[in-house]
Amino acid sequence: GLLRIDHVGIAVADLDAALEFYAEIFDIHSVHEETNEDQGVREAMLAVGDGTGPRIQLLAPLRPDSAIAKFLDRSGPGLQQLAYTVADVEATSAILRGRGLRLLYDTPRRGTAGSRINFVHPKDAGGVLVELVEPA
Ligand code: CMX
Repeated sequence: GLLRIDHVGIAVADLDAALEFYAEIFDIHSVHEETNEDQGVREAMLAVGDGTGPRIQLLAPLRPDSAIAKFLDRSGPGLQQLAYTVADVEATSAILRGRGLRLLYDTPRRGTAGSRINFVHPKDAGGVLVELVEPA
């Protein structure tokens, strides 16, 4: 099942500008950055407060045909996804499929920091793109 909120993902056009904004305005800072070619993103994870809670994930597009580029075109910058930590992404995906939800991938893909991920289609989850994250 779902263990806790892992992160909230926010689509941004320019990662460096967004990092500067979060640092200057909210005093929250990046603790991890990477490029995920498979997902077509440059991303940063930001720690809030003592860093023990859910993170903020800033997502910038690498390519015009990426999920984040399409999201920015349609909706502009803003909340793009809600991610839950799970112990076993395949098991949780199977349970949710069994409850009639569409999972985007047949088998998990690689997410942040070597995690394994899948997504529930937002149309099956009340308009929220739900990510399942099994940490490495
Ligand atoms: N949140 C809520 N609704 C969303 C959405 C989002 N992030 N993205 C699309 N939608 C809605 C659209 O507004 C549209 O609604 P209407 O039909 O009412 O206009 C509908 O979903 C479109 O669905 P679609 O045509 O099936 O799909 P899209 O081409 O818009 O792609 C999605 C949507 C979720 C399948 C695609 O974004 C995707 O594959 N996401 C998963 C991967 C991803 O998001 N990667 C980036 C993050 C990487 C990471 O977290 O590591």
